[in-house]
Amino acid sequence: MLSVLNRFQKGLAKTRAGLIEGINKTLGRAASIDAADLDELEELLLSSDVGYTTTEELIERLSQINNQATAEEVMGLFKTHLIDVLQSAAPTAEKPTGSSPPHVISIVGVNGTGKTTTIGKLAYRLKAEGKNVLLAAADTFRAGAIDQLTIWAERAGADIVRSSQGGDPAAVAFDALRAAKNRKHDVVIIDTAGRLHTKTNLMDELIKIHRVIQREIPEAPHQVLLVIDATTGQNGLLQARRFAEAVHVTGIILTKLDGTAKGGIVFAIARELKLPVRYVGLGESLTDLEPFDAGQFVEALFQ
Ligand SMILES: Nc1nc2c(ncn2[C@@H]2O[C@H](COP(=O)(O)OP(=O)(O)O)[C@@H](O)[C@H]2O)c(=O)[nH]1
Ligand SMILES: [Mg+2]
Repeated sequence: MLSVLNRFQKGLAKTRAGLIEGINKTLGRAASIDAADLDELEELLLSSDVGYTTTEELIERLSQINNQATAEEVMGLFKTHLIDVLQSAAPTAEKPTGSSPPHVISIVGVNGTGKTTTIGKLAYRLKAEGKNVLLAAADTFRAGAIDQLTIWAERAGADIVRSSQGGDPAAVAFDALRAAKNRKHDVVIIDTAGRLHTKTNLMDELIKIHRVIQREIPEAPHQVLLVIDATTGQNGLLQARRFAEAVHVTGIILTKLDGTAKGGIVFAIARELKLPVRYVGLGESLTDLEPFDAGQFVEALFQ
């Protein structure tokens, strides 16, 4: 079994290769940091999608320290600042505690970001913790979506509530909550259609699903997790804003970190969306989902 740190390291290999090796090269070359080095570092950070604000802060802080600073000291400064950026987004959405089961998690995001896959992985994690998990196949829009979720439910050992394609997604969510109450499930995870932020009718449908859920359990959905594909960079941020305008997003799941050199997007998400990253996807199999830990993540990035 790999440790959490090792798993992050594996998933972040591409980002580390681009960003950290680049930083090391720049810092290792010169005895002291000059303006050209700062420009190079700035370019590296921006091209890793760390985001403009955080990049400027890092460069500002670097330019203030003694230009005889060792590479290690500079890395230390980077680490501390980046952990701060991630942690500053965390307090906004603590997990609600104390409410009676089922705990309802709604998974939203555009097509192809990895919602259905992530639900399978998340169900598997929760099952491993001893939770009784029910999946709701409320993406009745996309062909094959229901069967795809059914396969993940089998893999994860979770139950599923489904209708036929083209059915009313709010009705599926409603049936799932009723079933979960009757059959004493601890957690319900709702798969939703990949609503393109330009398709207002689909966004309205999402709002309707949440309204139906809330009528059944007033404090639900307890979590609304927005799935962002890390390989889509700034475009993912744009999508996220549209979703956040329509529904009360409580956290982010960032998928496909293993497939990109631009894992720096995690810092831009924390900074610009002010939403905590709850989980990260590090591959396509059942075990490739990790709860996000700012300290371990940054450590893995820099090691
Ligand atoms: N490499 C990698 N691929 C992923 C990850 N998460 C999802 N995928 C892939 O992304 C594609 C779309 O996933 P899917 O769950 O169908 O997305 P949905 O349309 O949002 O439900 C599939 O091929 C998944 O295997 C991840 O963390 N890493
Ligand atoms: Mg899907």
